[in-house]
Amino acid sequence: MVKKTAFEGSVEYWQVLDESGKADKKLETKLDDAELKRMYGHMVLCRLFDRKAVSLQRQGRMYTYAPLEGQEASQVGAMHALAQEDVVFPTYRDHGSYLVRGAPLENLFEYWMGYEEGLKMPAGVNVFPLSITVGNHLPMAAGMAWSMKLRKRPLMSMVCFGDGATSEGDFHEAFNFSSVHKTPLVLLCQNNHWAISVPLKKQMASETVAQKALSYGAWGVQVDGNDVLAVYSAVKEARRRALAGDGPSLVECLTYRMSMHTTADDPKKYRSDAEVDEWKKRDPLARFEAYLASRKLWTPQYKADVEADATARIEAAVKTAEAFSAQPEAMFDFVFEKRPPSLQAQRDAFVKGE
Ligand SMILES: Cc1ncc(C[n+]2csc(CCOP(=O)(O)OP(=O)(O)O)c2C)c(N)n1
Ligand SMILES: [Mg+2]
Repeated sequence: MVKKTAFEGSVEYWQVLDESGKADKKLETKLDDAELKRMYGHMVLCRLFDRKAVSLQRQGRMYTYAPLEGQEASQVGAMHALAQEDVVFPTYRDHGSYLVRGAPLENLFEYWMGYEEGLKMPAGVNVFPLSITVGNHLPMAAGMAWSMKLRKRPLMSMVCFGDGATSEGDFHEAFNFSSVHKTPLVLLCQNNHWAISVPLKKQMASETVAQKALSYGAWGVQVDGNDVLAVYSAVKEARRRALAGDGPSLVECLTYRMSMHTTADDPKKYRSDAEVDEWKKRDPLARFEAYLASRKLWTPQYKADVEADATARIEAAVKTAEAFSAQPEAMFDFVFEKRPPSLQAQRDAFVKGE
């Protein structure tokens, strides 16, 4: 008798733009020119924001910062596939996600300059305060998705995290709960191949992150995370499933952290220049530019104009952030809607200078 396996499954790998920016005609995303240009504008904004932040830190004008360079397509592609009312739970590296959702640039600079107030978002941005703690925002995002289901809202919750976070219990608990209750959660893993100095091979024994979805009875897909159109398509499909009541999905974006873990890290201590050079060839911005040029939407002059516009916005935001006046007593705010008496007493003592 032939022994049947109890379970069979596989995950797909999606790529729309190859490394030279040529589109696979069968998979090419139907986006109009204006939307493609908006995506490009956001990717440029991400990169220039990031470089400015690193520069400010190096000048002693900002504290420790986690650069996103290399991950622009994963963040921008994913956010463009969401509705503005969907809710996003980011990490410390998801500045791009904040920017696409409409977070004021000065808020992000203020936060990284040490002011918690920076994370207080205007209404409608719908992004939770970023999680520095690896993985602990996954159960929160699962709770949000559950509440959306219970309240019958046609919305979804997205949680962004890295490859390292998949080793945390929180990842598995959130995923299991969400698939049992079929909640509209999309798990966006930016697999940038490193968790500080721990390489992917030492992080997990499975071949892909995406296949972990199968053990939760969910849909999982691995995409080229440096291909903004592939990420967009995958998240659109995950969102469609979420709203159709099919439960959570896992989108693994294969990408690379081109820079250091944070400005307190020196990646040369643990990874080779050759590896970084390999990934330079897959730069998400250059690839998208080549695609846009093939559609007659991009010229070097257009790039210069988009960059000039982003730079002006960034410089204005830095000025605003540097003029921000600190309110140290704010450290007692924002956790509780109504301060408990013990915290109130501490705040009173602090204000009196006791
Ligand atoms: C619970 C917890 N453990 C450890 C840390 C220290 N830490 C900060 S970032 C990080 C690596 C996370 O790697 P990954 O999830 O791949 O995200 P990436 O930084 O690559 O974007 C670790 C271990 C932390 N912040 N929280
Ligand atoms: Mg990582």
